[in-house]
Amino acid sequence: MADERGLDVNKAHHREVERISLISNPEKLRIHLLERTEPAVFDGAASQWTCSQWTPEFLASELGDLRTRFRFCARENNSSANETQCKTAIMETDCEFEEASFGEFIQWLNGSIERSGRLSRFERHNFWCYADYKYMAELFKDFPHLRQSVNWDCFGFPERGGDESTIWIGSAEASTPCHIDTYGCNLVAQIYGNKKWTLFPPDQTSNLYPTRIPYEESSVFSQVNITNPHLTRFPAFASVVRHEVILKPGDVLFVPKKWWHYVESLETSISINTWIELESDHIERVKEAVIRTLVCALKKEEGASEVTWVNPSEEIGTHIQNMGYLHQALSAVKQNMGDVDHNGSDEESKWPGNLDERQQRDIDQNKIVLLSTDDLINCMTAPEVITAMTVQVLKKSGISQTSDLPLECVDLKHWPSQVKRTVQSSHIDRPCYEHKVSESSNEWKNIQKHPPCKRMCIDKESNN
Ligand SMILES: O=C(O)CCC(=O)C(=O)O
Repeated sequence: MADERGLDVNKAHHREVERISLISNPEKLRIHLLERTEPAVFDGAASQWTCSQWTPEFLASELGDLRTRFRFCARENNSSANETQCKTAIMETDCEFEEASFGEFIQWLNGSIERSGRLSRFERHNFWCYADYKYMAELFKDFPHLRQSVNWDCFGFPERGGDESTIWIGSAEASTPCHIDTYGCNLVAQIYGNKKWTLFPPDQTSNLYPTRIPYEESSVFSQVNITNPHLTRFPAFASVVRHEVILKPGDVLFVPKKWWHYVESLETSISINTWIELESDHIERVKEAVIRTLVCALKKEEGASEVTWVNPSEEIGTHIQNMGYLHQALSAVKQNMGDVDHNGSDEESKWPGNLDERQQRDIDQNKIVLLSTDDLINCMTAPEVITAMTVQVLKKSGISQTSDLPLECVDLKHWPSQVKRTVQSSHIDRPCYEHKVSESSNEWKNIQKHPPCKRMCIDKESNN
């Protein structure tokens, strides 16, 4: 439930984001931010930036006929919003897209539908609209003065400006689904209008029901519709701990690594952010490359249309390309560890891409072992991975609640005690399976090959 300011009123689960003043020593602030694990708002820290004067109308007049893609979504109280939208999060795959100029966008915002070109197909009162996630280096390619209006110097990042920033321009209610960015931490400057950020600490992940569908590199989405949660389907969300803040123009929000966030414009809004790389990103890129190969292989094999599982801003390539990403991520880790000589460029840390000359040379010189698909399969099917996955699969299927598990087929050693107990109590008196429980260790032992499970049985003795 929300109060009149739009903030959550369940005090037990609600924290306000700390507001702090900008300190005068940027180098010190940089170090502080790179280590900080709680969000913070720097009150009015961007209010003197040149871009703090920007309005949607100003941008429209500067950009002239420049066209970009806008994202449209049915407002939740719109009768044409379908029922599933209210039950699960509204993802970008639920949205529609249209290209237009910013001038046409302003006309649409102001209700001059007839002058809004192709945007006129979206009824003003039934939709919100978002020009989101626009790299300023691309959108403002021919407008250097706009790119030069942004500088993160006062936070200790003088090397970051408009070329390293992203701009988000939306109508009231335009929102970004709740997600984590797996790379880096984030600084967000609110330029125009008010915007509400709802943040959840990394330890709230299980209350947010993470999913990698729709797939986007580095984005883990929550299945929960944050503003209209389906608590029967997502009961743990009821106890989620949230941090909320309304950003006003000039405020700068710091979002620490792996904090979940759901973001909604309270009125027409412009914001600009920069994602700051962290040391841990090297390993995160390896994880992301592994996830990419897995998700792509399974979804392609399933034959699902890409529009249903690939986030609209993501591009999907071939398996060979995915293996190239994996190799690239691994070589960046190696390089970061100082294992591989290179000529000083940081090209390998860029993403995506395939093998470049230097990477090929590293492979040729045996400095890096390029994984094959078989290697990757062997990593993915390592017993501990399969056990962990089996636990997840059983949980997902609700089987840990039932009494009919083919116990011999799974290694209980690493199972959560609650699942282990359910499994044990459901099998202890079943005569058709030859087994016994060790009283002392509480582990299953002496698993016999029983015909129904013959092919998949594992020898429990060896695990004790
Ligand atoms: O402003 C938004 O709508 C989303 C911003 C976001 O997700 C981010 O900066 O990581």
